[in-house]
Amino acid sequence: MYDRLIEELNAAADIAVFVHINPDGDSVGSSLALYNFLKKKNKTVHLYSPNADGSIPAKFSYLKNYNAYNAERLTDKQYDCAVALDCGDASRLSEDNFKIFKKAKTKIVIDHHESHENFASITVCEPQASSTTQILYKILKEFDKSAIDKDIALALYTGLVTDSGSFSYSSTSPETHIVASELLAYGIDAGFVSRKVMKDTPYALFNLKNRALSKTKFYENNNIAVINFKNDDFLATETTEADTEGIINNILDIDTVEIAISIAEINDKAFKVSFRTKGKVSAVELAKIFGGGGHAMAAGCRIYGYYDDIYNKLITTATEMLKHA
Ligand SMILES: [Mn+2]
Repeated sequence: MYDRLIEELNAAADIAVFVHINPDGDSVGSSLALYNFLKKKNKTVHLYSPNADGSIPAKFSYLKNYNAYNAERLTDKQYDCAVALDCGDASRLSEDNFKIFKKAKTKIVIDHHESHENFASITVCEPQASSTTQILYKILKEFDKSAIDKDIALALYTGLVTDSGSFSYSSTSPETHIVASELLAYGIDAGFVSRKVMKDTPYALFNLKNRALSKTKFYENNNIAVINFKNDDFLATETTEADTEGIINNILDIDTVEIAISIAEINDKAFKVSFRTKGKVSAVELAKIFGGGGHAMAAGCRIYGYYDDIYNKLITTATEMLKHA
């Protein structure tokens, strides 16, 4: 099924592997799985991080060869083969890395984004796959099943858990569970991966979350929940507005909540507002009223003005939308 891709990889001596910007568990997992596999096949492999210093988030340091990403970019080199993983379009590689990628004799992409835009000579894109590692596992199995070991399985499983939200998103399919089952058979500790990928929270982030959640306000019989992050919250916990990511889900998870709102101070009289809903109310319609955008259940906007004015307008508007839902 993947003959051409495997033939090209097999024929190449010198291979470059790329992950996307803001590397997540799927791109890091797929790149390290492929790296470790190709090393076993006696290939010279260069791993490229999209970050200028060659770094990859520390949370993935439990994966074998986590330190193998190149800090140096070999911009003049022409690789026999370049492989981009989990990248929906060329811009996802980072500008610098794409220059190296496009110079290679054979350009391969393995991806699962619905919106995929072709930028390679060989593309394997399976939008129904919950993760890139789910596809990569099938490729490696066809290539040489005997070369797959526990370290490779662990990297693949990491991508599977990350992108399926621990097998909870709608992308989770029978194949996802079959692949998970085969990978677990290598002796992986599923609880360990779940902790590393889904649960472990840096201390500073925990403190920020704690401060924000303790200020949660409820409206309309607990159907609307609001949290806020002020500048003093960031100062006290040594965090930034970027660390607020995902905290809103904690209030959306309350069973009665239909609309979750997060307000983060980014500057004097400037706020980043996020909306999450469960489907009854459209998050994007709510955001549009304030000049923002997004998706049906996740959207956001920036609002400028006095906090109290903004707050009151948000609650009034959300209440109106809920009443007419
Ligand atoms: Mn992915």
